[in-house]
Amino acid sequence: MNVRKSSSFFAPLLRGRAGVSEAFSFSTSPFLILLLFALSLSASAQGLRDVFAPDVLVGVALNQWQTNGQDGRTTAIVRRHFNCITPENVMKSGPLQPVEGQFNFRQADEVVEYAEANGQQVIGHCLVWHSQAPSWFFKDDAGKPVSAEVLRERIRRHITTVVSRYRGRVHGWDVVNEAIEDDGSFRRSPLYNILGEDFIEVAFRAAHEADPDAELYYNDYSMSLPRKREAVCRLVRRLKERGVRIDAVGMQSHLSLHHPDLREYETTMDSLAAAGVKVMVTELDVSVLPSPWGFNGADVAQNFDYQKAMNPYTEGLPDSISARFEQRYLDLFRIYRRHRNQLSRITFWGLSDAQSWLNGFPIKGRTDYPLLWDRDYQAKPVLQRIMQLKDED
Ligand code: 9MR
Repeated sequence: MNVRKSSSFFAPLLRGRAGVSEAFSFSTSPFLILLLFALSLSASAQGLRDVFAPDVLVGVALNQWQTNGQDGRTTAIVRRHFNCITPENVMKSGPLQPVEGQFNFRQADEVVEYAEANGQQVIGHCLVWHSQAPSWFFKDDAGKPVSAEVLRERIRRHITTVVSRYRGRVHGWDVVNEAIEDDGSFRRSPLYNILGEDFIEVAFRAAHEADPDAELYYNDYSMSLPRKREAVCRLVRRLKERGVRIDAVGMQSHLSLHHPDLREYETTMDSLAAAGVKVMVTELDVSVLPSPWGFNGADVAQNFDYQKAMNPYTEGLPDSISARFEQRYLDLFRIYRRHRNQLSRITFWGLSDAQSWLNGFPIKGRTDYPLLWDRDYQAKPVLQRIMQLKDED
């Protein structure tokens, strides 16, 4: 049964008494009607989250303007369609501990309060990442790299302070973000250069000690690349062999109309599940814009033709591109439905196109359309089609 069928069936009743006699006697079978109505509601998706409830969370990343109450349009959508939120930036180590030992929790507190007021779980993003870390984190007073011992203590202190503060209120943490390169080697970040791969275990252990009930995740992009996939699976197995808690791996899923090949994407889900963790889609968006990495021989900053070619849809999306965008999301959500036993969460990296980081990356000032709500916070038609996938079973 789907929403459209059930609402047309009950339309005469909802319109008033004239319709009642045309359908059947309301007075003689109110319980039957209520029962049918309740069944129709429970079978159909009322919001995006119902497409996967109860086993897979469906979430959205929000920025600080959305969680501090200044953006009123967000809340109604969040309450209907999602059951968990990820702060897009305010729980990163830079904003949380800008100066050593001085924590600033105001915006992170706001997120947790907003989530609790609106029936949402919170996903903490992210405890250890080479990027958006405060500049002092890896250096001593003279600007030289700190010793392994000092860095280990800084990681522990940051994690213990942050995770303890939100103990019992954050469902799960991205403990380590983006530690592996696309070729499968460890990223030569200051974390790795000073501590080797041990920094990962140090971080997971500190997070588990600070909140033994919180789920713990490793999170990375380009997870469809075979060498990266294999390296992440090796990391998962090694952590598990060493008795370290890791519940799931996040496939960020910053996708485009062409990349990646969805067969590789599915293979990664199967491989992670076989390594013994749940799979999460943590930062989903689908860019419709051309990629500069596939474009030859122009200076991004100078060349006007290049700029125009790279930002072709400032006046709106042509129908042909909208159709491909829609198909891409339907293909993805059919994959998620098929793999739902392996999945524990699907999170979009932003609510409306107006908010998406892709308008500023990898080229500033473009107009991208990667999400399910447009710049005016109107739902795109594909949202209904995704919700109807529940009826395909
Ligand atoms: O969307 C985030 C953007 O607002 C920040 O400027 C950027 C800073 O690095 O981080 C973006 O989010 C990233 C996420 O934290 C980790 N995975 C990649 C995301 C997009 O860059």
